[in-house]
Amino acid sequence: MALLYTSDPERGRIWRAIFADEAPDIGFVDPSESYDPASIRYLAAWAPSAALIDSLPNLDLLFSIGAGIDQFNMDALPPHVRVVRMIEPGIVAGMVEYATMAVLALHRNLIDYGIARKHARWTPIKLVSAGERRIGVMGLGNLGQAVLGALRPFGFPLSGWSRSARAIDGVDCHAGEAALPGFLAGCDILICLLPLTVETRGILCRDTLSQLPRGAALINVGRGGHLVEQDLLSLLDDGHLSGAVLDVTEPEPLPTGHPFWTHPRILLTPHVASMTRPDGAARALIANIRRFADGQPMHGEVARDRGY
Ligand code: NDP
Ligand code: OXD
Repeated sequence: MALLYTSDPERGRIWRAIFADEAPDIGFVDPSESYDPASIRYLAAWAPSAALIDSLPNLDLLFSIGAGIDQFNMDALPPHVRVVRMIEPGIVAGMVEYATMAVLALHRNLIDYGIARKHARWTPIKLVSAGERRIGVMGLGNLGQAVLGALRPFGFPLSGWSRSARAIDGVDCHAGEAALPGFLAGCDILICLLPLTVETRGILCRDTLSQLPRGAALINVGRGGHLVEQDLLSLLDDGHLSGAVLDVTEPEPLPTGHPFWTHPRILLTPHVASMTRPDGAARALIANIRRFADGQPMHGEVARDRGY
């Protein structure tokens, strides 16, 4: 019984050492060594090829190296294989830092000051208090809830939107498509922390973004596929939106010459909002393998038919 690891070699060295110390009963192999495909029951990967999946006749579990699983080709996966996304403290900590940084940058007008600085203009903007800046989070899962928890102490009015109804202390929660317009109308800063699914692809489009109040701003830390790029650009250019912080694009890397590279009202980062921490990830995986072996529910198991 072994785990096949097919991601970054440096992280792989850390995982291998943790497996050797803490789970010596679970073999750990990577594609650079020879292994018996029939011995592989667990695969840890970002985007495994159909050929690799086909070569593993006894695969039980596919673990994502990251929190998202939209990069998997589910059609190439036999129906019995269970899919598990990564839940580990490092991902949450990174996302909380990034989202807080992005909210504060927008709240304190860093985009405007960046533009003013290029023109050597010293133009103070009147302060808006946190209590007057409404923040809304799309996606109230592991990461959305952690981000809301970190924003609460600043005093921002908080709201959230998810598929099923949620109750979160201090957060005005909305659920389902019918509640989306009411949610959007109350967001001065909108954070997208949705998974990318058939239902959420293109959800940040002219129709939805124009329901935000005039002057609102967007933070997309979900996936590039959530955003209709042209719609964002035209809403920024006509002044309906005041700025956007984008950590994700489609495709990645963003092609040379793409307008997001130079748009004065876009802050762009190369998909770094959070990163899986190797030690936490290896331990999260071992714990899930143990739960699987004991017939217990695994943390982060994905409902394959739902897509997240
Ligand atoms: P979770 O699965 O824990 O939460 C997903 C949330 O989205 C849930 O609240 C869910 O609703 C909601 N949701 C899903 N589909 C819909 C829909 N159709 N309409 C409304 N709400 C919906 O995910 P995580 O919080 O762990 O991660 C979210 C995403 O963040 C990842 O999928 C990934 O794309 C992105 N990410 C980005 C990173 C980066 O570095 N930029 C790093 C890590 C993750 P419900 O509560 O009803 O289930
Ligand atoms: C992830 C990501 O899904 O890095 O973990 O986006």
